[in-house]
Amino acid sequence: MRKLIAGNWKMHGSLADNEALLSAITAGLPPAPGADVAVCVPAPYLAQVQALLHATPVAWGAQDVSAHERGAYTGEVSAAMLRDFGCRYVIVGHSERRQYHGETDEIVARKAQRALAAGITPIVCVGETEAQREHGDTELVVKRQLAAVIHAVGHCVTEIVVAYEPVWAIGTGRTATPEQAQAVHAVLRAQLRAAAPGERRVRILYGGSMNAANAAALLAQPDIDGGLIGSASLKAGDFLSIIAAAA
Ligand code: 3PY
Repeated sequence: MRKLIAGNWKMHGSLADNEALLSAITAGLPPAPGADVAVCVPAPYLAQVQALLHATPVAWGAQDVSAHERGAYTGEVSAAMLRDFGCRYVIVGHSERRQYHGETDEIVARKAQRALAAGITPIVCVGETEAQREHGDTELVVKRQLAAVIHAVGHCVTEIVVAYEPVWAIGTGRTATPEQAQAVHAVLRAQLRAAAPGERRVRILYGGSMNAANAAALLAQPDIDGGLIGSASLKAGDFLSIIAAAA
């Protein structure tokens, strides 16, 4: 199966920086890259990114979506609005949103539902904190987070992408070893298979300080189907190296 390399720009970028970054990425990509590529950008830049990328192999998406369909929810952006700007993906449940914006498993599950209903693939993030890992709760935590989404979306679970992002490896420069990551991916794979037996393989990305130096070893693991890339997605050379490692 083709791997997916998705950049998570977080709250970075400007009209000028985005244009420079995306033109360097698209210039450096082979015409038919050996992996699927996407960038998930801050919502105000979706129109710019759509204009710059619509004729390229790079897809785009957002970093969050409202759990509501429409209405009096000041500041929220609906899945239908993301669809209007051609988003193929939306990240839901990133640990920064769970941590700083109080997103519960149920809210994340509703966001995934909204995305699917609008024809957008949710990239559902799960991951344990350092304390949870130390207490031996990693499996329990990621399975609980994924179970909420499986429960909400039912048979549509085959349409999602999962990203395992250990919280202790986010923005810290620390990365799970390939073996640590693979062990959790195998747990998630089994859970997905049990939820949708015989269905096609759901992509499980690794996220959390994946970079040009560690990507190849992580992507070589049997259950790692790509990467959700933080700061390394803001440097064209690094992002291109990761894409090459996935091809
Ligand atoms: C990171 O690499 O820090 C991420 O959070 C990717 O989503």
